[in-house]
Amino acid sequence: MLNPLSRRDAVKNAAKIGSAVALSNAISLPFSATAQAAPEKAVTNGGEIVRHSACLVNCGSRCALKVIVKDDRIVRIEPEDAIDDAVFGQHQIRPCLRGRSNRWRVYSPDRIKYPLRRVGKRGEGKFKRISWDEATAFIAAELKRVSERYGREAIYYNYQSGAYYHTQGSPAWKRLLNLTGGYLNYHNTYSTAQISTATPYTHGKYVGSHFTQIAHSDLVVFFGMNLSETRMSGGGQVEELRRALEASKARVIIIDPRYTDSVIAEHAEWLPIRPTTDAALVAGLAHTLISENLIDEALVNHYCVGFDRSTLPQNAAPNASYKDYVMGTGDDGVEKTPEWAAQITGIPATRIRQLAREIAAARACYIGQGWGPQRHANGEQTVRAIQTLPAITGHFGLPGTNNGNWPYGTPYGVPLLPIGTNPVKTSIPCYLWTDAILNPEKMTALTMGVRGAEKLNVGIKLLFNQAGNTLLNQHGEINRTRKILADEALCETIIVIENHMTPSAKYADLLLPETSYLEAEDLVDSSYAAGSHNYMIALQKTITPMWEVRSTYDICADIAGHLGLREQYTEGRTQAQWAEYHYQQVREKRPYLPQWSVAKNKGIIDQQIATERQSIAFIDFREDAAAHPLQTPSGKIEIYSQALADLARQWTLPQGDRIPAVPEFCVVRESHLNKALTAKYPLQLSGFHTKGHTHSTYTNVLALHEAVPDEVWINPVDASARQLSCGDIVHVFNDRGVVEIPCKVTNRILPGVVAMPQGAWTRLNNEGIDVGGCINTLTSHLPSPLAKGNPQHTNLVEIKRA
Ligand SMILES: Nc1nc2c(c(=O)[nH]1)N[C@H]1C(S)=C(S)[C@@H](COP(=O)(O)OP(=O)(O)OC[C@H]3O[C@@H](n4cnc5c(=O)[nH]c(N)nc54)[C@H](O)[C@@H]3O)O[C@H]1N2
Ligand SMILES: Nc1nc2c(c(=O)[nH]1)N[C@H]1C(S)=C(S)[C@@H](COP(=O)(O)OP(=O)(O)OC[C@H]3O[C@@H](n4cnc5c(=O)[nH]c(N)nc54)[C@H](O)[C@@H]3O)O[C@H]1N2
Ligand code: SF4
Ligand SMILES: [Mo]
Repeated sequence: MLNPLSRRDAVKNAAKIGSAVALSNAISLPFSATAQAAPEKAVTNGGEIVRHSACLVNCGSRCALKVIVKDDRIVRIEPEDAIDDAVFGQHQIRPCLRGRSNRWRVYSPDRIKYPLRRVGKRGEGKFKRISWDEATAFIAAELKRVSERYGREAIYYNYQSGAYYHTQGSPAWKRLLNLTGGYLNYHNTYSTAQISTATPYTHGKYVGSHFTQIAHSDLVVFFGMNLSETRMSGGGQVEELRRALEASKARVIIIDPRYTDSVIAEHAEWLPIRPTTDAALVAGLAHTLISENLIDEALVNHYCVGFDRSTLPQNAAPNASYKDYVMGTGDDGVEKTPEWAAQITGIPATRIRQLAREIAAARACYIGQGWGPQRHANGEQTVRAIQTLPAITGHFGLPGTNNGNWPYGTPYGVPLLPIGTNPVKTSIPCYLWTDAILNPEKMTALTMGVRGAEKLNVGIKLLFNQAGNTLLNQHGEINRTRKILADEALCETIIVIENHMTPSAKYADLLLPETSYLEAEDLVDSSYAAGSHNYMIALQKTITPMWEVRSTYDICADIAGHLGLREQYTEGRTQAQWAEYHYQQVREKRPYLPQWSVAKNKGIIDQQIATERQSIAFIDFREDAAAHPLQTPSGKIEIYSQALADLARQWTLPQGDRIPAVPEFCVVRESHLNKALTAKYPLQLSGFHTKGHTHSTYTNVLALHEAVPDEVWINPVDASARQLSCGDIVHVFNDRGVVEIPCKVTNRILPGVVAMPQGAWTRLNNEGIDVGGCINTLTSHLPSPLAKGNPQHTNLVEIKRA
């Protein structure tokens, strides 16, 4: 658990003594900073009340919101007051433009107001109002019918990330489904499928150094990391990064096909790279490092397996090492010179040589990757290659360094509603749910990444989709998904629980309205991207829930009631009582916390900061690799993975897919290197996460659209070849569909590459063109080789004027 230590003091100590050893000796100092938010009180303007809530969307941050209410209407949303702490001094867990726009989400004309039953064809969006009793009785009956007819494996709870509640939402549904007999599980996420699956092979466990370490770095190298847009909270990682850079003045290099907001904000050098080619860049860097004797081979061989032949496992071919791959003595016989890498990546060979020398010469280089580089058809290889770079340059386990990953935050530790145990053990990769509807017989452990069983016994027949839009909008190849969902003989019943009439909601057979965050009561954690900072927030119902919207805790309790299980479901507690119960559990560990009656009106109740040692990935391993082995089979960093070599032999892979044991660069079908396909579709299209919305949440807030329009970025070279000017409406197309969207002609993107924000709501016109501008009309549903994850950034397209 957390050791409440002042970072500023630990940093000072470390700087003075200048070693990791000093950090290990840092003494815990008392640290406690409770938020200033006052209990509910009437404020100045006649009858205005201050209430406290939070933005529970999945951007990785968690901002508290001060909600100003008058006559049960939200009139304004403000940031909570500044907090003082020993690390940052005065700072604010400042919400971004999206959080501040929440009033428009709550009062949106798209709100679903009542329980609805489908009347038209599936997907048509025609519904009739029914009562809550009819709705909950219907679900209870469906649970019974489908389990009797097909078994519990036919029930699926779809991936979702719209609202990270603790006592309603996803844990409430999972608790109900477990209590009534279980459901088909999924593994992976749409966020991190490739990195979370590949990393254990190299590192054993996914960890990374907090950005606060950059206070000790002299060089920072980021691959596709765009914190200025993706981690925007004043209580989150972008704030930590800026403060750390202020302290160290480290030079920053950002490798990305786009000149991102982060390049601007961090005064970085931009190295534009072709999407999917980072592993080739790393091989080119390794070539210079090896040829110019810039690698401490004894050190690398002490900590790593398979860099050179001397540390290869017994079963490996003698020339299977990474060094053999790089120097051309491996199976492909190709030397990975900087010139070779330049052809693939688009980065000049001289710059690749220089970069290798700069990393080797740095005192403390922080190397990290965002999740964009891995959301590709060869993402697992990209991840492992980037992780190899700190390993072979010795920049890991020391102050100011990282291991190549993006760091999760340390959780504060607020419990979730207990979900119980799922009697069904079978699990599918979350990206393959459409295949589990369409071709369950093809879903096996050796072909499609099924876990917990050799194969699926039955397809998905009853699907729950709560606070998610991956039912249509956020999943690959929308036109294919539309057909699968429209066929009622495949998935027989679709239940959607939403705030708004989204593209996914229109495919519901039963559509239920949930409260928005601002109408809900909960006790929540600081989420996963708060960095070294963590805190706990109490949400109040800032207004009376409108129309007939309800909490999913109450909805699930009613469904349990229809099945005679209400008592088992609630254990005699209301949702508010569960929040209080969780608070008492936290308070047992943190006795300094105030009484619940005080805490529940405070908004941000408490905040803590991770210790310096907790912030350095692999610190123990670096100090003593034998005493603190990694969780890989060898206990070391596995540049060569025997486990992957074995798995590649056992699995049946689709033609063209490979799972190499070392981080080789693998060419993907949809890239600039496929000359057959680029003749038809010459542009590489990558998605990105825009500050204008969080996925598809907030996309229907018009004020945000004005501030940050959805446009496809195209380089002037490619635009002039197509006679396009900035603002022209274009068609972006491939064999999977056509998207209509304005273009932004800009030098901020590499020629040959185009980029589009993900999350726009799909909307087809009469000709089948997606005039909503959703990138997933163009993306593929085919998964990546190892994770069977979403390669939604890997696409070839052509663009023409609409
Ligand atoms: N504003 C906002 N914030 C968000 C979200 C949002 O939708 N909006 N979503 C949240 C969620 S759920 C997640 S998972 C994270 C996502 O965080 P990320 O996955 O890191 O975000 P992306 O924008 O997909 O990718 C980051 C960068 O990688 C670049 N990139 C793409 N392909 C490559 C490549 O092959 N090589 C290299 N070097 N760079 C590449 C992109 O251009 C982009 O600038 O963000 C979270 N934060
Ligand atoms: N092409 C492409 N596709 C992508 C990505 C990409 O980079 N490129 N990124 C992927 C990633 S990383 C992710 S995480 C997924 C995200 O995909 P999703 O997890 O589906 O996230 P959202 O699109 O934000 O949809 C969340 C839904 O929850 C609803 N919601 C919000 N609050 C509440 C609430 O309190 N109750 C209920 N019931 N509903 C609520 C919102 O209205 C919204 O419709 O998308 C993935 N799809
Ligand atoms: S979207 Fe993220 S950064 Fe913005 S207010 Fe919500 S939690 Fe904070
Ligand atoms: Mo995500």
